[in-house]
Amino acid sequence: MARFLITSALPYINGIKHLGNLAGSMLPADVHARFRRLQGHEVLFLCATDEHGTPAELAAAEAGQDVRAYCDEQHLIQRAAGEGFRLSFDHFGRSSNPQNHALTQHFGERLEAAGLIEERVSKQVYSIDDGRFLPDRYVEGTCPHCAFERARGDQCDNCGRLLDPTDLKNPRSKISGSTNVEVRDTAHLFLKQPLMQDRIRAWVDAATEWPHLARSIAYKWLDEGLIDRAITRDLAWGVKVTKDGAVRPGFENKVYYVWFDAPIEYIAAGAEWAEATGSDWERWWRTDKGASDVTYIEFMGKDNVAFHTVSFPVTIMGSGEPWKLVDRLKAFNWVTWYGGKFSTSEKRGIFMDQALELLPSDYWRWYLMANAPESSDAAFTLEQFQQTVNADLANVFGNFVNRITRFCAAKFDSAVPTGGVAGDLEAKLAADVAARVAALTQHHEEMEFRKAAAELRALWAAGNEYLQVAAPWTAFKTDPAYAAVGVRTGLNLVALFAVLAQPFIPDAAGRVLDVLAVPADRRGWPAPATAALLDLLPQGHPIAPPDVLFAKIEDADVAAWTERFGGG
Ligand code: B3M
Ligand code: ZN
Repeated sequence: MARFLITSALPYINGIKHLGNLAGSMLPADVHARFRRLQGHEVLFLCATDEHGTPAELAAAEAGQDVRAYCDEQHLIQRAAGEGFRLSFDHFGRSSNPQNHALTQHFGERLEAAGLIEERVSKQVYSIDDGRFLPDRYVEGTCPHCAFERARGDQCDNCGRLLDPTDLKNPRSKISGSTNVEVRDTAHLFLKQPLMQDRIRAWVDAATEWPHLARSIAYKWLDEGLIDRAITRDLAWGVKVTKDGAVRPGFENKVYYVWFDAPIEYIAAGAEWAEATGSDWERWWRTDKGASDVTYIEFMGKDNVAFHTVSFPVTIMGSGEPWKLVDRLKAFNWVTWYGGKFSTSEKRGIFMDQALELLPSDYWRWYLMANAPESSDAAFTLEQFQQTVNADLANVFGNFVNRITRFCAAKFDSAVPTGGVAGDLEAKLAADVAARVAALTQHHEEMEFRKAAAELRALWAAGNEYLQVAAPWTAFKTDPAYAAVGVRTGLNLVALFAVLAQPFIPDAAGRVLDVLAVPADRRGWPAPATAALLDLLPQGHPIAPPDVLFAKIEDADVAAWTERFGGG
């Protein structure tokens, strides 16, 4: 038994996430956490809402709410959506919780003690009418590169270039719209990342288990050369900057930058979990306290890779303390909505809460993982969603389960048949199943979600082919003993398929395991080489057909959803 610490990138607090966000970190992290638990490993799966920074303040202002009240409400909404999608977090925390404040301040002070922090005066846009500095997204103006008139202080949405608020031409306050602004001096803390450049590079060199996408992004940043990075902002909402435990003089109206405190929340979520459950979090996070045998895996979208492979490791390593660093990292491309962006305001795309109004979570989970944006971006289309669900879940898996359980109920008294002798066909099936289970296991271990889904689908199809040839419904009239073998084998396939489907479609898989009354100790991930793969159900054991597992998606549904959510 090994130990796996698994984190998903923390969703921003400003509004419920769309299916693309779900598919690019939280969902695959959940599938992997479930897989590792089924293998019998000890898993700690953490996530949280990322609550600080200008996006939170601006969204709260737009909603006419106090920022804390806004975050309280949105956290509950996101937590409920996560539960609806069966995301099996051991803890879903909040970066605004006291544990993260304490740890962020701790890291800030450690980095300063290590000589990695410098207080420096820099230029910043100040709004005279608002009486405050305007960080990042609080300023809008004309892009100096492409002349786009609504560029944000941190980035131009037109040409994509990263900006500094003082670069903008004709700057104006996003709060009041006032153009009565000027550039003033203000003090900020800078993290001297160049001093850590060699250590980070050596660490990335050694990270041979990272996928190509992650390493190439890390090297791109290292090759360009790390720069001093401002880690504080002129904001009220966030983690206060301290020195020797008290608010740092001159920083009364400043907080840490959101990208400084957010990854620290991975650790703080462990502390929150420990407090809620009376557990020990340091054995997961401190290599001097038992975490050296933990494998730490991070899941994220590709835009987050640099923060996780360079910036956060600078914080961790720079502290000089033995914190756990990421071992394996899985990064995703984008899910698009018909090739374009998801957008709430333009009513393009389906968001997590809406999806659950339409269909149970398994339908979405299956489609999103079978089409995971692994090697490139993946377009979500309702037509492909319909096709995938109907073919894989309704026709292949659902039909298989129904057909064999119903036949058993009708002709074998709803009990796993006894008697009969398995023949060549069953031996061939067993060998095929063993090979496929081995491949499926390997894909899960390598976190290749598309391949894992394809292999599971192929297993289901192999089961259908077997039944087609064994045809117990025909044999029943001429060779009842062989019909018993066919039904018993079919029922065992159903049990195995459900065991193997648990990471992807936990609800449906659990229902099948329940109607087959598969004993709890046989629901774990099977070792591929065992002879018992097709012997999960005791003979004579009572079973019942489940209610319809997956309803087909009709053309009329697709038409109605296209109307509501936009289409291609
Ligand atoms: N909230 C942004 C994102 O989802 C950010 C991730 C933080 S992970 C520490 O893209
Ligand atoms: Zn531009």
